[in-house]
Amino acid sequence: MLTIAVSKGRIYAEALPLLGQAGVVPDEDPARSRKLILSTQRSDVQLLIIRATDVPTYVEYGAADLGIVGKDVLVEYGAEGLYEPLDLGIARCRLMIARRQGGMVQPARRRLRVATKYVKTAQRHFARQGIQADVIKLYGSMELAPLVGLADCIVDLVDTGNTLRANGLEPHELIMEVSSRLIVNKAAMKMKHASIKAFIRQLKASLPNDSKHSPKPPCPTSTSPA
Ligand code: PRT
Ligand code: MG
Repeated sequence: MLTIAVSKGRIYAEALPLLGQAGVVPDEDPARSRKLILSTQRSDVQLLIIRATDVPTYVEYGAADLGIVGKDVLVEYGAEGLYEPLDLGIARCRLMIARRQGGMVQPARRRLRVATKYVKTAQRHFARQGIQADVIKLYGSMELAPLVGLADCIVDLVDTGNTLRANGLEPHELIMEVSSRLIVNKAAMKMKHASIKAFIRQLKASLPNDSKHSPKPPCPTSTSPA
């Protein structure tokens, strides 16, 4: 049995056609069903429906053999225990620093305050630039923080930019381009080598040509299987 962890919402919606190419068609719609384990038309494949941020955890500990997860989540999680064999090219967006329209007032008497749910990624980014920043962890609605003086800027995902604009914010700097990745548990890659390889091959065949390259190595989580 192959167990694949995926979050519902936008990643699920965009992954569904790719999974379908590998014959993985869920028996139920997770938006309607309350089930967390979905059987599929392939008797040897099941899906776990979990929060996006939990996908690397399930895969690293082997509760799922494979997972589909945003690069944003993967970099923040920092899993050395995972293979990342495919960039699926779906759920694309950018991780950005955003500030109030008209500019970020660099505070004179204190360190820069940054609100985000990507604490480690933000800390790493500002440290690399030699900027001393206090990173404040939030769990949602990051856009509010600069408006009420909680933070000078935010680090968050941007797609159309509509959410920023609606809240009087603007993109300031790109941290990274984000797309969803296929991740694989390292032990499963050995134990279930043939079926996982076949699954990767099927997914790869259904990707548009520009997505078919493996992700570039410099990112901290991308270790490719030997
Ligand atoms: O929503 P929930 O709290 O359950 O979990 P989640 O937010 O982690 O999951 P979900 O489904 O919202 O996002 C899962 C993944 O989708 C992320 O980890 C990204 O890899 C990817 N993704 C792609 C996005 C976006 N695009 C995106 N635009 N995730 C979130 N957004 C949000 C963003 O945070 C901001 O609030 O959309 C808003 C910005 O969109 P624009 O179009 O207004 O710029
Ligand atoms: Mg969300």
